[in-house]
Amino acid sequence: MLPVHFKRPSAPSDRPALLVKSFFGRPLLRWVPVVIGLVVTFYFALPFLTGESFLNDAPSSITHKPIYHGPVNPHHPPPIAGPATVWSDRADQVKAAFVHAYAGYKRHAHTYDELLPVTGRQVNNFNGWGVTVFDALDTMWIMDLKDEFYEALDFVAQTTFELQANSFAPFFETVIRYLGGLLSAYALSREPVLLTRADDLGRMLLPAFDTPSGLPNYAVNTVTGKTRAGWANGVLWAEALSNQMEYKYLAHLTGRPEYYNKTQYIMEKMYEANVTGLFPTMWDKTLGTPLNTHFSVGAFADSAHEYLLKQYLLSGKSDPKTKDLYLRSMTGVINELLYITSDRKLLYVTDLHNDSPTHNLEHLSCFLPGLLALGIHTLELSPRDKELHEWAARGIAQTCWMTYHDQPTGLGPDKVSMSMSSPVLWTDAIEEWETGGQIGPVPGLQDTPREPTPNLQNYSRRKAAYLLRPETVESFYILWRTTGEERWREYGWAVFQSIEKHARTKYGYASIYDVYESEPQPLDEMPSYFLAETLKYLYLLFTDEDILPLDKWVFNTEAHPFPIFEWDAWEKERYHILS
Ligand code: DMJ
Repeated sequence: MLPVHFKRPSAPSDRPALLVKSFFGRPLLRWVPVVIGLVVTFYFALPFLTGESFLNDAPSSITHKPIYHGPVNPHHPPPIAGPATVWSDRADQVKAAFVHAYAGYKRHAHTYDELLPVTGRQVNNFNGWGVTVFDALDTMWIMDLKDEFYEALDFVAQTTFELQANSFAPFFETVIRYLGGLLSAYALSREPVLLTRADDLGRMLLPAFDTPSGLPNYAVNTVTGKTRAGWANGVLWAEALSNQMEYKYLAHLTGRPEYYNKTQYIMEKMYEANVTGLFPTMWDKTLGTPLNTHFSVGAFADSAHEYLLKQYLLSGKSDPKTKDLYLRSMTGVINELLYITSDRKLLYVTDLHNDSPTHNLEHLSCFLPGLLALGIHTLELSPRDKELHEWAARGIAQTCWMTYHDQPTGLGPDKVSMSMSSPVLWTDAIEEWETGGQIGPVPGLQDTPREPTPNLQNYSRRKAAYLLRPETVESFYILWRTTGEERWREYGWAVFQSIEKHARTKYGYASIYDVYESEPQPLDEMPSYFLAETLKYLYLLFTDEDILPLDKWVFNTEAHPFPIFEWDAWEKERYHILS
């Protein structure tokens, strides 16, 4: 374990003096504490005067000094307390919801992973290290809940990330929730203990990468380094490609080449695979090559799409090959996975299984509009790509919204089957609309009225639960920030009100068993991502000030924002970064 010092030491107290001579009428030895006090004060005030961080507080295990991110001010002030607007009031309501959820967790489940919000009990489902605390740290900072933040830091400082010999940490979840949470909270607060813990955890998880292909094992024991395969024979694409942001940022902060090399090796496999369009969901652990012909933006694949674009943005657009893969895979998604229903003309994204579309739409896939909007905002796209990406983003976000808006609860089901009655491939519908003189709205972008009758909705339930997931409001947030259109905020507000109405419990917030019931039963679970993602995106959606500009910060897949950086020349040399 590394030493933990996150509280600044107080100045030394006066000691009894041996009085020999005097200076200004004060015995000389009694000046010693004053001088020490001045030196200590100056030392600790220096970072605030110069904008430098506490480099000397860097954990002893870190071989290179952490790097200060010049242009980004991690100590951003809390949102300006201007005149209360309707939106600032709504942001305050989200903050109050977070306080309720976290207070319930702290009171009834602290040190366990998650709160069971119906019974007020607790559960360990992600290593038993208190995942809710780690996942919620940066939300506390962003919401200016500094008391909660510093109290949580005490707990983080004590965490050892140890496991019994027969327990294994799921690599993907541990990286995106714990490591992502630590890194983001460090970027925002600059509290050294957060980087110490991130470095500890990053190192303890490294054996996961020890496979012939470098694609990570499903789980790892953080003490013995033993690994375990998951239920799948291979490696899920989302699990292979959801650690590059965390490990590259960690390499940048610590100067450790192994962090960069391990994660980048996976990218090399992706480049070598020479996939021309869609990336499959399953990969061979030995060869690092595709293993199936199932294509999706939902489960097994979702965050991999994100990390193609986001790792490129995070490192100051330094590895254009990842951007090329992003654009290639998005072209595949647009050409092959987007369909439109025949009656309501709902645009949706589905899976392709052995060349056949399943016509399922998962809640998980509703992050896609936000990702497309981020790409439009940050990349130089050809005019054709730009309009296709923009139409797709708007149309799919609208459908994701309809799956909420249509229901009596105002909450969206986890998975629906879209109507099989003559769905049309979206690109065909676009072609027909364009060759027919572009009459009427772009297919999939018309205003669709609410349809409360299930038979007429053009989709049917497959998984009727609302699991407090973030993807839909995540997309609303990115669309709001990139288009300035107020309607995305209004949709988000409606979702938040439904959460308050149906998901709030005495202890926290609960998933909902069936969104089609007007008096739905709660499920006894409050996933940590509700505090990390859902409430954070809602808060940012309603906050007028742009606290985390999208050209300065990139959110990992668990909504933990990392500051955009550029590799220094020495890093490029050390990590063999060519561009
Ligand atoms: C989150 O843990 C992450 O967003 C992950 O990438 C997939 N989905 C869950 C929440 O739905």
